Amino acid sequence: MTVSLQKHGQIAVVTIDNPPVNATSHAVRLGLQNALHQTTQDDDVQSVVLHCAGRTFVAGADITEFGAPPQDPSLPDLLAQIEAAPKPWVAAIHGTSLGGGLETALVCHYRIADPAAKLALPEVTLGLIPGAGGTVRLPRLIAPEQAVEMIAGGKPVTAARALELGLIDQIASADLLGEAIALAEGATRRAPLTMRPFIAVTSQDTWDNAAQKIKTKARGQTSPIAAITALENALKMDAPAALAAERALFEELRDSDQCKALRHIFFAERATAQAGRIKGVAATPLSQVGVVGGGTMGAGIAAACLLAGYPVTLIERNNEAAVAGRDRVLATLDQSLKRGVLTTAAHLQAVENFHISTNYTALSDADLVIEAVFEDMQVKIDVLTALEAAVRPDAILATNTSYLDINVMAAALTRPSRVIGLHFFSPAHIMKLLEIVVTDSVDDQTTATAFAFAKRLKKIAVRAKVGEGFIANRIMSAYRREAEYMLEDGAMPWDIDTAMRKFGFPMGIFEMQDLAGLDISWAMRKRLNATRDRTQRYVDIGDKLCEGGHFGRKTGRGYYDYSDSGKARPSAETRALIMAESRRKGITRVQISDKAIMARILGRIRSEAAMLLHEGIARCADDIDVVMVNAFGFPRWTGGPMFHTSGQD
Ligand code: T1G
Repeated sequence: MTVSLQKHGQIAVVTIDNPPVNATSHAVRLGLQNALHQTTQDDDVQSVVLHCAGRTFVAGADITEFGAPPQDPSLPDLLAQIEAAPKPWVAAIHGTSLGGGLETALVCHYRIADPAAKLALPEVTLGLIPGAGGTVRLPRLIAPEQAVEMIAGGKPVTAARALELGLIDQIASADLLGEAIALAEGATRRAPLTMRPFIAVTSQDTWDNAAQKIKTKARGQTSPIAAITALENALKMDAPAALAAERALFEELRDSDQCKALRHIFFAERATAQAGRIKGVAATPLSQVGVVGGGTMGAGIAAACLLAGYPVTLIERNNEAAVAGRDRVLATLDQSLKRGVLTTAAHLQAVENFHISTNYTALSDADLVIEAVFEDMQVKIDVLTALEAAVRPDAILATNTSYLDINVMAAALTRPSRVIGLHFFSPAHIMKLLEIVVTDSVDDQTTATAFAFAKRLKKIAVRAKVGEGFIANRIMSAYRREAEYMLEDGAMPWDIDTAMRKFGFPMGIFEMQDLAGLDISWAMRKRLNATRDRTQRYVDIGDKLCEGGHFGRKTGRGYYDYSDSGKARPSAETRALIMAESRRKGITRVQISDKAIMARILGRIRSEAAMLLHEGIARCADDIDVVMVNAFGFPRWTGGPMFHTSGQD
């Protein structure tokens, strides 16, 4: 039964059971409407408790129904009926009460939550706004200065914060359902939120700052702006008018290209894990992880594993390096504690789970070891060979290399089937994307285990086959080359970066390179120089900057000049260098418009993606969208470069 009803004395317990996340599908809405009718009609029922089976309270409207013809009762209508119920309803919240789920809790007259529950209105992340009364009811319960963060920012609040805000009435101590029933037994009917006045803004500065921050962060996305409009309506209209205005805005967004694109990327990010679901193959449970190399990447990977609850042993070549690596990891854990990502108990556990050593024998119990040592083939082969001799035969050996040939590494070992690529993006404990690079010799068990490991780390795992730069860096190198061609053809770095920012990137390709360090791609170009295709156009500007010691932000100059307190300013020297290069190549410079800049960049991304698909290095076009959105900030509300093809650039 999708919605069932049991009586506990005079309390009716209505249970939604709609796996996997109790989304308010049509069946759930019908079931709730029947339960409302039954409990209203039953004189023995004094109050109602609404809770959910499985892992979470309602996590939202059923996104799979979007785009299909609406079916009554609509969620807004059903929620208005529950709110008008003559008997008190108590929402018992666990897991993640999101979107329509939180809106359902808001029409209940009381709310009690499990201590670990999270509550949010994340509709803006799907290109929407709350469409079932959330923008009208929330500012009648909590201060608008906080409501705007939830509605237009889409970020979750913990149960503790929800209690502080007044969003919930109680946090359960041990037995959520039992305590919800007790709350219902003492409940009297409260005025529904839409019958209460909205809470006035008390600090216009706080409101203005919050709204401005959201508008700036939105870049080209429309839903956060619409969310602010909906909330402003709720603060000046009566509830019925505000509800109607919210619905109109919601329906306009629901049919928008951005909403279709954001739904596409939402489901695409969940579908990438299918590459790890191999028929008849179960992932091997992992309990001990080893990381070799305590530099930036190694320490980030170790921290990511510790944050996911894995015990980790970090290996370095000597005690000094091991201590330095340990300090990097502990600093990251401390930061996670400060940011509330870790509770105090979890932080303590992570620190206890963390060990360092200079001896591979410390990895004799490891189920998975990830090497993140210097990007040199022989160094990595030596490390993997020594590791293979120290670990159990069934242990998985993973490399974090960002472009070296993992087939060559695997071929150097006696158990190549246990070798796989786990390409993290820096900072490894923050960036969601993880490229799982499968070799020609890897076995299914190893692949399935790598995907399960990624899910435990809450990473978005994308399968790639071995190839220069795998998926992300190969595409980025291609459009970086195209951008460099445009420097010779007539554009300046700041022209290109401005066009990319206007399109919706968080930063342009030249700002990004200055930030990462120009010496990294310079080293790669030098490594590939001997085998470079001499017939392919080659731009020397980056090399000349590096030859002059200009590696970007870290040296005070790269494509930009950072001498003005670190701010990126157009550099006259770089302009002169570019002009001289155009002359040296006999190129007549021309003006290149923003539109033309983006056409060339998007064209290059798509042509490289087509080759990746043809070569089988990328599994499908959706995976490429997921990579580009999560690795380089390709604007999410476009759906990614492949989905965006179907729209207008
Ligand atoms: N509808 C349908 N299916 C959903 C779903 C949803 N809202 N949310 C998740 N799923 C599926 C998902 O596709 C996957 O399916 C499975 O559940 C597990 O998800 C009126 C209109 C809840 C935090 O934006 O954030 O309410 O691949 O892999 O990592 O104002 O899913 O297994 O077949 O992500 O544990 C608002 C979206 C909707 C929440 C769980 N709600 N979901 O994360 O598992 S709009 C949301 C999530 C709305 C109202 C408006 C996450 C999660 P499959 P998962 P997870």
